[in-house]
Amino acid sequence: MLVRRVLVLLMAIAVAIACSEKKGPVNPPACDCPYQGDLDGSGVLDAFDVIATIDVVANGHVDPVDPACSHIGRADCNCDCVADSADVDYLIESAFANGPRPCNPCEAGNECPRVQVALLLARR
Ligand SMILES: [Ca+2]
Repeated sequence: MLVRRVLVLLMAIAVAIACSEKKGPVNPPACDCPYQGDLDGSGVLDAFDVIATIDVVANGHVDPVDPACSHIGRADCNCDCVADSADVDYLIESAFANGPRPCNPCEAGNECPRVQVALLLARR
């Protein structure tokens, strides 16, 4: 009886070790863009984001990207793959005039760059 209990205990330990070995580092999400339009990452769309977007569009400042959202910069509020004056207008509407929130770059159809996709389709 004692031998049986020891065997059951050893099997439980072996299963516990096997299960713990299967746990590895958690994979980051494939696409996660929590700060689209929120260039300073404050969690709020405000004048600081508008100023930062103008700096990206007009003054050549670096457009920040989220780690799991490297295909698009935060300043591209309408997900057309370009940071331009339309994004400044879009962000002002979002922040101050109850306009729609900046786009979700993780949604289908918002992939960037789209030019390459269009070229690939044109080659077919
Ligand atoms: Ca844009």
